[in-house]
Amino acid sequence: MEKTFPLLLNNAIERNAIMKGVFLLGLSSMVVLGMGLAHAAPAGSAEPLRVAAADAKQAAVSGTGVVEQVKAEQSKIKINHEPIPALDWPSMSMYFRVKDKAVLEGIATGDKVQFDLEKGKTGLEITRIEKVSQ
Ligand SMILES: [Cu+2]
Repeated sequence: MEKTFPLLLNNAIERNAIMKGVFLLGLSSMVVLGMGLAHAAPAGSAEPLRVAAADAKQAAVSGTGVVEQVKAEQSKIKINHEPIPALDWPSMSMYFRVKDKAVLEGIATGDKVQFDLEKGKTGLEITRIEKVSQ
């Protein structure tokens, strides 16, 4: 979120300090609201947004979805997940990093899964995955 401030100061239309404050607050809210949708962006640009989302929501959250790809050697899994209200995320297909490769054991493409997300070093990471009945 800090990154929006210098950018905004450069472009500031309103020089009045009070108005600037109001504008900043408004923009911050829009960024927060936008994060949920924006995290679906291509891999490179999505990472900082996911970190920001994790900052906003510290606690572990759960999601469900269908596994589309397992990249165990890269500690990644692609899941078409259902909406995650706790993060304001709509349903989408996306890659997740797993905290430990071991959580991917026994998980395969096509499995319906329930998973927990927690904030890790690089953003939200899956800490637990379990197959659930279809
Ligand atoms: Cu998502």
